Amino acid sequence: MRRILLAGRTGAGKTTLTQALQGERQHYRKTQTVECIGALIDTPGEYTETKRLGYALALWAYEADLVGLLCAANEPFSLFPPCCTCMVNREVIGIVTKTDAPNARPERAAAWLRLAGCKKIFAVSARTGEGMEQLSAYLQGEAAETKQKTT
Ligand SMILES: Nc1nc2c(ncn2[C@@H]2O[C@H](COP(=O)(O)OP(=O)(O)OP(=O)(O)O)[C@@H](O)[C@H]2O)c(=O)[nH]1
Ligand SMILES: [Mg+2]
Repeated sequence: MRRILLAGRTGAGKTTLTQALQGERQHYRKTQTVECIGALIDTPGEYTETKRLGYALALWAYEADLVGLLCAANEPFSLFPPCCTCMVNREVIGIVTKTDAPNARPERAAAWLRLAGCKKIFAVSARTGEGMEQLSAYLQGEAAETKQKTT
């Protein structure tokens, strides 16, 4: 699996997505610092919410093969400025989380992520498993392709 850095506001579902991708039991745990779990780099929401801490995300992106910007389907507004993906020299994908939430508006969240510059968008629910297979296959499949190219 390619190494992915997950960024998004507090409560966007980064840690839960990490647990779902790893097939772990889901349990709430506030992320206090950047955590590397296998091929996943989980970050605290405060890094996305606070300009000064945001510089750390740019540096951590160098440790990843790609960056995932998370926006929950029930978020009231987006934290990502238009075209902000150009600040990162890695592929940036958009991940709409919590598609199962009762007040979910996944199309709106996807539009915000597109505006931020994400070309590829996945819509997932870590709770129901919706969309998880596609996201996981994308991360695994691309890894296999990269391996093939280098051998
Ligand atoms: N309904 C629903 N709730 C979810 C989903 N994913 C996460 N949650 C809930 O959202 C809350 C926050 O999830 P976290 O994964 O801790 O969010 P986070 O982005 O890691 O937050 P920070 O660590 O504070 O940055 C938890 O109560 C989760 O159970 C989902 O797919 N559906
Ligand atoms: Mg977390």
